[in-house]
Amino acid sequence: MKTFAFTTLSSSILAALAMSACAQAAPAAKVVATDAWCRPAPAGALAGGCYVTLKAAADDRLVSVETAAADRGEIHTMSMDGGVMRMRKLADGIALPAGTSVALKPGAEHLMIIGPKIALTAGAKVPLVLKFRNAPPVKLDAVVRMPAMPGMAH
Ligand SMILES: [Cu+2]
Repeated sequence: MKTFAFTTLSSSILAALAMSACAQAAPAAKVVATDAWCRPAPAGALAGGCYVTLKAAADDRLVSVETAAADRGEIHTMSMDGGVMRMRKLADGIALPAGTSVALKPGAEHLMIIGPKIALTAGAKVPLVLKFRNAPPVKLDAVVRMPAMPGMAH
């Protein structure tokens, strides 16, 4: 009888230890965002493109983008379709393999802000909130500037 009581007590201590270990689990691995910028757009433009380089510490996924500077944000890709470049929304977002820099850039994956509420002129700041499957959200300001053209560095 004594042995039985001891066993029961031990297993409840173990259960309590296991639960506290769970509660203290390490925070989700982060995603680092660098070089965020948006392309200038003419007044009255219905949408604007924004770009950023993302590097996840652990396998993750960019799942959405939000902005106070537009009606909504979307994640897009561009591809050739019968000789025409077309954009489409990526419902599943963009995969971010651990330790790999993933550059969103003109002509490829990009962020689209739909219905801009601010003028997308050079120097303007577009606040973005990037949301990931696992990592905590990243808030940043993307600066509006002209795209860097290869061979036109100066
Ligand atoms: Cu787009």
